[in-house]
Amino acid sequence: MSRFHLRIASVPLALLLLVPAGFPVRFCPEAYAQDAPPALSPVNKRGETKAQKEKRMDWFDHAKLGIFIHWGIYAVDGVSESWSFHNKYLPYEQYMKQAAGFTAASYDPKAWVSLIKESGAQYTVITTKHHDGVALWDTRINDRSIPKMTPAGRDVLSPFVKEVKKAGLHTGLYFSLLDWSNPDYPVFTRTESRYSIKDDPARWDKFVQCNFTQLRELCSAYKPDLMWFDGDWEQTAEDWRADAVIDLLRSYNKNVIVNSRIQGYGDYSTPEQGVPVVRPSDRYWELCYTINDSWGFQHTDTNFKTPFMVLRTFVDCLSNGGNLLLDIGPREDGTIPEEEVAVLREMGRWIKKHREAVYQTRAGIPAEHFQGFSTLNEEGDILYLYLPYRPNGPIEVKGLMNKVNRVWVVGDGRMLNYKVYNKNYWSDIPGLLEIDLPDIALDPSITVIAVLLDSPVKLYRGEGQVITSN
Ligand code: FHN
Repeated sequence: MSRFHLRIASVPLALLLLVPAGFPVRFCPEAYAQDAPPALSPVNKRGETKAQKEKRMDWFDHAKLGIFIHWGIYAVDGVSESWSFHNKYLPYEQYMKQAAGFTAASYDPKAWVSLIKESGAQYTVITTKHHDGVALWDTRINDRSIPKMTPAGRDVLSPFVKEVKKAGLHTGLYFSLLDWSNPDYPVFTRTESRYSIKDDPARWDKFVQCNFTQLRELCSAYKPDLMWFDGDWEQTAEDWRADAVIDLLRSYNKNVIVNSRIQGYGDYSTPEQGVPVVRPSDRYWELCYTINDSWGFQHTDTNFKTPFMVLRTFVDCLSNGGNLLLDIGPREDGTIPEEEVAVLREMGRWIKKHREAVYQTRAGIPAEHFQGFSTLNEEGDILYLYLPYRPNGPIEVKGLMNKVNRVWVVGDGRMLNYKVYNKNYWSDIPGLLEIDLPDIALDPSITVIAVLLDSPVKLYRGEGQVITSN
């Protein structure tokens, strides 16, 4: 019998007998977690082929935009989520006292999902439990949850996920592997630790059981399409039982997608805040990004990026073949800051108008060829050019070997005049494609031009050469 089962059997029998039949048995399960995780399974034997992974990742690859939601007790005083006590900016007790102010009084999950849908996002990721260990749902492992410790007094996760699924969006759940509040988790604050795993493996096992119990609760209740782990940096994959975590998730949804933050067991990379300058090397990636500077609601953070600035970052991600996971931080009452609503609405306007140049696109051509962002359609014979500026003259594309069949403005269908300059019939060096773009065709934010090619794009990548004829 594994050591996990032995602990459950050691629960005092008398305690169980005193409980009337049918009464929900409620231990302080941080010591009696109900579900022991499987012993660490052998190295991952999933053996998924490249084609199988591509199929599993397909919806994510075409989703392009997700909406991240950081909602927790930290919105009450507007302090940084979990970090404010971990970094000892305020005492832990003061941080947790925020629970008394979390009302969800104006929380309207249907309205949240309607706004997310309006933004053009295809998935959403909500913080089910951040590093502070406060669950949005009625977890049974302890009373550190919105239902049990706040005036909201109810599970606020389930109604949201229900609306997400009704709206046909993909469900993403953020789950912090570390839990700085849990008495059986080694780390508390930046300078205080409770114990070390090597000195007390049994205590660490208790904590791991808590994580597995909560993951089972989330998977069985919500069947997530995507698990967004966070906080993996403090322990190893073996300590987290990462392989067993993936097995657990797959046992509920064999096609579940997992982000990178579980010590190397994930499906895609998750650059954060810093927009990638060079194209990420991973086939699948997602930039997680705030609209101001904070993940959760902070009264003092008024540094909101404009809708145009966020839209430009979205197109930047598109041009490099990635997704944008754009964060909103609702207030404690469930209302969403107006500045964030405005950004999501502008994203939705733009995406609706330029739909053909969003979801079915892939990374574009190298930046040297065009002064802006670009993508290609799946077949590679339509080049989309994104202009986050008003041009002072014709739009130029360099090094295009293809014949151009047609050029039009995406979203309003105007055909555009174009010419190729400096193309000598006897040279294989391509000329310069110049496209006329009248002001009337400009989008208030980012204008998109479609260039229909005679075949999949072919680019000249040379340094130019001496002319050998005339
Ligand atoms: O520590 C967290 C942070 O609070 C926030 O949740 C971000 C969102 O990606 N993730 C971690 C920092 O990388």
